Amino acid sequence: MAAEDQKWSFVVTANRLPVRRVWEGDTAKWVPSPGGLVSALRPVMSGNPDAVWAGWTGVPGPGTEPFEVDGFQCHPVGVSQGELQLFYEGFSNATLWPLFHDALVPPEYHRTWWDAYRTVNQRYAAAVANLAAPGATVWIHDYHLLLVPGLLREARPDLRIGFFLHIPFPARELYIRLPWRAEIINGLLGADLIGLQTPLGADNFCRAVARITGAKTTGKLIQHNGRATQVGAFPIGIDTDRIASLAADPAVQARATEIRQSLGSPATVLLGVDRLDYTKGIEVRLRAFRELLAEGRLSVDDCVLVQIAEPSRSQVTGYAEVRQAVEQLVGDVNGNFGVMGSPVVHYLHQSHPIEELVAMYLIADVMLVTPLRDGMNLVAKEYVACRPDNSGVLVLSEFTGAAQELRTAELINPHDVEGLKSAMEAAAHRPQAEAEPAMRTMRRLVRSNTAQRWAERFLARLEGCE
Ligand code: GDG
Repeated sequence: MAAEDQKWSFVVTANRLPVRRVWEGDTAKWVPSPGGLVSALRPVMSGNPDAVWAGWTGVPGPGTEPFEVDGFQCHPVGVSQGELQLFYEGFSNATLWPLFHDALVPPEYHRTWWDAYRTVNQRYAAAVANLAAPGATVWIHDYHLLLVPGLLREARPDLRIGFFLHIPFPARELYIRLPWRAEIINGLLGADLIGLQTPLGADNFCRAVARITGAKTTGKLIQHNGRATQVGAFPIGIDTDRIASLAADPAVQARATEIRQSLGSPATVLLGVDRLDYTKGIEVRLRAFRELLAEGRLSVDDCVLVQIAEPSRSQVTGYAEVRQAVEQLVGDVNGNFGVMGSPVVHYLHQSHPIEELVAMYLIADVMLVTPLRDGMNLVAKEYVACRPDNSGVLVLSEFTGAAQELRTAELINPHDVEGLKSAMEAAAHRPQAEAEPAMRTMRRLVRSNTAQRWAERFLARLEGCE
């Protein structure tokens, strides 16, 4: 059968395909993307002759021929350079992303962005409609594709459709600011099952649905237009085995020792690892650190802060500003407290291989995860997976999805700078024996709710939908 005529009984779609392009000299090749979603779906997709993934390659232009990488069947959907600006940088990342993260920067509403968003969502829905076998199961991911469930339901009423939102669903009072609030709710209600990261996200969604459509909701079941949609919390996990085996790898451990030495073998290493995003609360932790040094509650003689800030969305409103603010703070702390040859904050605005991140997790006595809002936050879970001796303290914002599960972390409110300072100070001075029970509890959780388990739970519930 020609590839374009082939039909699949399991179709996944997300903005991006599970691959990225790397160059070897002049030759480009595709390799699997790192990250939780790809690992979560590997067991159900890789090598499965009935499963296909539809999405964008990351290279602007028309869709190209289907291809296979690491057992994943990939079906490219084209996104042009212009659409990238309007659909991706615009509506997805400058309207939906800030609105769904508590409007931490003002969301922008532009009709041209919305038009492009609708057009691109129609293209994804058409691609999936064309790939899906009769009665197939489709799993749609994230805020770039909120209209796809409804568009697909119209074209293919026979399909079983699941949708998972990786970011928070905001409070109803915020959501209803969106000029296209009804179109988006109706788009989502095309799904049989809608998964959110937390019970709060699920509640917020149901409340928005009730207000906008007047639909009847009984618990987490929504009846609308003669159809039923189930809503549930499915907290995502990490590929715990992979992270734990990297943490046990002698080469990674040797690298960890080397990094600690290069930092001057301080008694306490505090670490932050984030995409450089205004939601992640990087400035908040730097300000708290600066005050702790100024007040003599932490000392440059025994403390070092390492902040990895992976470059992200530099073309989108708000990102250049957060970079500038972070870099100014780093400069300020180092200018005031550093000594010749040993800065007190080590700031790297670079992308790192996962091995390098794991080496950093291994040397971090205190992990700082201080977002103002975050759907889950996988970094918190990765850190926990890298602490087999139960050492280390996780300082974790209450406004992350992870805080709903990792209840024994040092939970903080990132808006309360005094509270954050006290938590950081206590974490830096906590004896290992005292820190162990909390870490042990968190490790049990991270081991049991893995990314693979998350996918199984979601798909089992989807299969059970009437
Ligand atoms: C969204 C939601 C939700 C970081 N720097 C580098 C790098 N990373 C990896 C980390 C981690 C991942 O990126 C970041 O995941 P997060 O969950 O922390 O955050 P988002 O990117 O905002 O993800 C979030 C997630 O979706 C899943 O549903 O948890 O709430 O916002 O895995 O290790 N990876 C590499 N180099 C880096 O420099 N290779």
